[in-house]
Amino acid sequence: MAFKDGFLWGGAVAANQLEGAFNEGGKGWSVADIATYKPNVDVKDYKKHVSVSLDAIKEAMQDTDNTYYPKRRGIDFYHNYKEDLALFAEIGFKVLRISIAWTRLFPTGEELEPNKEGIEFYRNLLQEMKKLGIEPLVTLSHYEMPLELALKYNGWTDRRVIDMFTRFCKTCFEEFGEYVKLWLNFNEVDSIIRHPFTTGGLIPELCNGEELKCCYQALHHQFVASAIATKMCHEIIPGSQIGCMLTKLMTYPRTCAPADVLATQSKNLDNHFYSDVMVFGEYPRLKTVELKKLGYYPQMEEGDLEIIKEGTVDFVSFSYYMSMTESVDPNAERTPGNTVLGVRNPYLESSDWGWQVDPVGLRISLIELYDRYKKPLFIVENGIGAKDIIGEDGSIHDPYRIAYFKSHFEQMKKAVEDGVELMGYTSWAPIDLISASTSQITKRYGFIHVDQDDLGNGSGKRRRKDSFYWYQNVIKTNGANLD
Ligand code: BGP
Repeated sequence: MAFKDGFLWGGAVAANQLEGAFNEGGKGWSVADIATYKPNVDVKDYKKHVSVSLDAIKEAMQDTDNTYYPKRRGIDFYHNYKEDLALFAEIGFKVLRISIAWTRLFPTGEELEPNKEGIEFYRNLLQEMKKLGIEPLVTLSHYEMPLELALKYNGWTDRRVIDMFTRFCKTCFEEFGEYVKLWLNFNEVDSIIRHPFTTGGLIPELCNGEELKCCYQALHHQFVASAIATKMCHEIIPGSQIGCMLTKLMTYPRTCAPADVLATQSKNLDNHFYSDVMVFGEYPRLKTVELKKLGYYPQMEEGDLEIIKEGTVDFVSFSYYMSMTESVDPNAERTPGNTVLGVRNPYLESSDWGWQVDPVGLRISLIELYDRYKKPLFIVENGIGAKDIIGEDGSIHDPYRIAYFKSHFEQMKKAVEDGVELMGYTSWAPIDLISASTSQITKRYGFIHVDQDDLGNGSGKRRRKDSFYWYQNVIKTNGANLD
């Protein structure tokens, strides 16, 4: 048997992409609530999808018509969570990765006491999960920082945000520690460089023309906050474990020309920088030299490096969707991936959104990360966005999704057989929800279909796709039967 008993099979979601009810229960504005669906922008042009300006934020806050702000409505999980959890339980989930919206607990981020209604909502949700035997894996920050902190402090650029965030974390540990033993700090911590506003609340106009410098400063604050939160988590919740979360962007050299290999090495080292800090508790020497050369090395307070050293994570989690190649040839054809543009790999097929499907890349990632960190791993996102068609009888046949998961599970199995220590696997996302990058819902990831279109039309009805039954069988047999 490849997967150990108790292997945590399940799915992953994020509050801002499925809860909806953005202004109910005392919740404040988050950066996600102003994300617009832009039908006229090429879905592959993620930069235009995540671009932001002060004027755009003001305009969005005054707009009471939610049609073009899909994250405000999500899939209304806030009101339907019991029905949705029952479906996850029917698949056989052992674990569900959720996130806690900071603004449900601290509407502006600056309050000293949490909002009771927010606590109540998550307590009810966690109790329901417990009743169904689904273990929660909770992300503390998943693209949903309070908008007020973005506007007032330029997000994580300001050191004061560390205190506000760790106050939020402390509340989460104290209020929910009874139910939650597994935690994640920052979703795709590396993504702050690719979409600074979504991840860290950074607004380009407030960066004095030095956006990247601000990003590294903000990132440093996140490293410090993460280390403080890790210590706190261990002290408040006995037996708890907290992990970092990385976008695993697997890059191969496009050719064996040494210049391509060198460019690729640099990409991969950069990808690991973020988890290196959180696992080893120090800035890697090569990155330190690079940041100093560029003038991006962050300002630190005395004691920061000690805090980072003492607050290292217990396990390493990551998302994995696709791989890409790198080349120094300026004419090499580029193709989109998860908020990146890489060089096309002629050996791989792509999804409808151009993401290159590479199951072997998952195996390589598992081996690489385990060998590097020697910590248990957790795959907390993996899946394929696709267009689904509902048949006349209401059925949804999604062999492409099953094929994607099957091929990835086969490779995952091989990595485990080779000795990689894997705690669990949560697919992104078990139910259709709003895309992080394009705010579409028609980029569907789920085993469960939601009757809703990109502009919010539809009954919201949930339907089981073929993949629902397939995954149910995978979990039932603990991954032994993938057919
Ligand atoms: C990851 C994010 C998720 C999720 C996923 C799919 O980077 O952590 O929030 O959405 O990517 O991306 P998208 O929704 O843009 O298709």
